[in-house]
Formats: sequence, structure tokens, C-alpha cells
Amino acid sequence: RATARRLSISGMTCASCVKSVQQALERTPGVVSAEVNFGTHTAQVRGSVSEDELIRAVEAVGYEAEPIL
Ligand code: 9UX
Repeated sequence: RATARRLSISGMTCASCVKSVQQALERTPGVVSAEVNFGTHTAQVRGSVSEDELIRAVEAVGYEAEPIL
């Protein structure tokens, strides 16, 4: 089942950081779409994927993520 999840991302200090995080989320299996907002340091991700997998994907490219509940 596809769901929408929101994450708070820390460590992004320029637009290239945003692109890196967005691409990391987009290539995570099960993700249908990912949008990362630099201004609010948040990501919205849709797809059939667990919160933990999304957090690991963000951490693997050097940033931190926590769920927004
Ligand atoms: Mo920009 Mo982000 O020069 O780690 S890519 S700071």
C-alpha cells in the first residue's frame, strides 16, 4: 500500500545537498515520488517503503533524517 511520509532532514546547507537527498530517496526501492524542500528542511515521500528504509537512505548519503509524525 502506498503511503505519504514526511521527514525532517538535517545537514542540508546548499541546493546540491537537497538534490543529493532527493535522488537518494527517489532511488530507494518502493518510492514513487520524493520532494525535498530546502526552506523547511523536510521531505515528502510517497510509495510503499518503510520509514526506516527512508532514514537509512538519507543517512547513506551523509545527512540525518527523522520522521515527522
Ligand atoms: Mo553544497 Mo551540501 O556545496 O553537503 S552539497 S553544502
